Amino acid sequence: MSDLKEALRAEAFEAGFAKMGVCRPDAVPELAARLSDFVNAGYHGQMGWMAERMHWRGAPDELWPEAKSVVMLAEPYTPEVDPLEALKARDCATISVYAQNRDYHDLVKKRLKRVGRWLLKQVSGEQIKVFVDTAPVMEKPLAQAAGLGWQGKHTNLLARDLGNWFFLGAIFTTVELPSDAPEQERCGSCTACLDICPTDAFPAPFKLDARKCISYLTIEYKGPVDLGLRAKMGNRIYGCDDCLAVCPWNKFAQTARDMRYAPRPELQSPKLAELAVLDDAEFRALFSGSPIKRIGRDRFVRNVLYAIGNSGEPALADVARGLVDDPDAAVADAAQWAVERLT
Ligand code: B12
Ligand code: SF4
Ligand code: SF4
Repeated sequence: MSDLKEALRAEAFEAGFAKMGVCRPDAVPELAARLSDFVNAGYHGQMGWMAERMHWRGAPDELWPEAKSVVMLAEPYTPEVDPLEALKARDCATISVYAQNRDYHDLVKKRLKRVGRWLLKQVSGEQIKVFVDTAPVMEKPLAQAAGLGWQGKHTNLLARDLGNWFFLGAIFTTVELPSDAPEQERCGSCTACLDICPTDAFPAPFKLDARKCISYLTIEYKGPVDLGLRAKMGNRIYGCDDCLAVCPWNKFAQTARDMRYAPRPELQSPKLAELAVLDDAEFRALFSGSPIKRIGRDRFVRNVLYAIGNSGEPALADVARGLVDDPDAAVADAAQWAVERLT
């Protein structure tokens, strides 16, 4: 089986993944307790799906009892420029690096299926299931158990040979493959990610209160954002990269292999004034094939208006004024807030 595993690794590289590791589905016995600590503290906020399917999330061996191995894969999307630079242009938006082009869910899933199909051809009567993000699978702890890297103090997975700019994907399979040794935590005394967080979203190292995280607020959170937090969002209108961008291990990051992650020029630092006036059809057209499409025009424009309110540019007040009677209550509220901040 170790020959099969090495051949699988070669196939995964061929498909475009940069790293592969294997663990057993029950490799992280502390998972359920850690997840329930997170949910009991309320850190998941409006992400009710996390609490609903907690049992499976905390026990991957019960999600699909026939599975014998979990193959974890990493796909880099490393930016070529410092993502923190875009924060300085206050009349423009900052869109998280991972969302400046194609939706990674589609790209990673296709690659996982290709690798999975290859595996099934080598063995008869076996099965696979592929996961990226949407299933009740906790990908980061499983990836650490499979030796891909470790969960840093910012809670994301990072690796000595990859930095932290990579997506994760999982193939669960009934095939019994030899496990890799788990990776150890190597953050040491560094606290760069904790220190830079604009909203102080880490109650402790290795723990995130998602309710305060700008990624959650811009992508997941419905309704008007708390006043104290929206003022700290700056011009980040979709996701946030600050804690990833400062990690010193990024000096070992690998170039993104798939050009479809390279930023679309019009999404690198788009003008807030142009984004705020997008109607539903224009929003869908601009973000076709992008993960941003998932949040819909209303939440997107709400985020743009917070950025306008934070811009310090009185010239943008008229743009916000044009949206104070928007049919969406959160958009109207954001527009009113922005007008008051700028006049
Ligand atoms: C929900 C979710 C979010 C939420 C919550 C994030 C979070 N940290 O939980 C929000 C919307 C905020 C979010 C944001 C982002 N996300 Co997200 N997200 C997910 C998702 C769907 C589930 C994560 C989860 O289970 N969270 C629940 C908590 C309990 O789990 P946890 O973070 O692993 O928490 C652990 C620690 O707290 C630890 N712990 C507790 N105490 C202690 C003590 C010690 C000593 C130690 C070592 C650990 C420890 O135990 C917990 C369980 O293992 C995953 C995909 C997936 N299915 O896994 C993607 C995923 C984690 N996200 C991803 C990305 C890229 C992001 C962003 C960078 C996007 C962006 N630029 O805006 C940000 C990063 C923000 C951040 N600092 O985490 C990638 C991360 C890839 C990687 N290299 O790690 C994933 C894996 C998606 C993917 N398939 O690639 N995300
Ligand atoms: S993504 Fe941004 S807001 Fe969220 S924890 Fe990291 S630095 Fe803080
Ligand atoms: S910035 Fe420092 S503390 Fe944070 S994940 Fe990277 S090495 Fe760990």
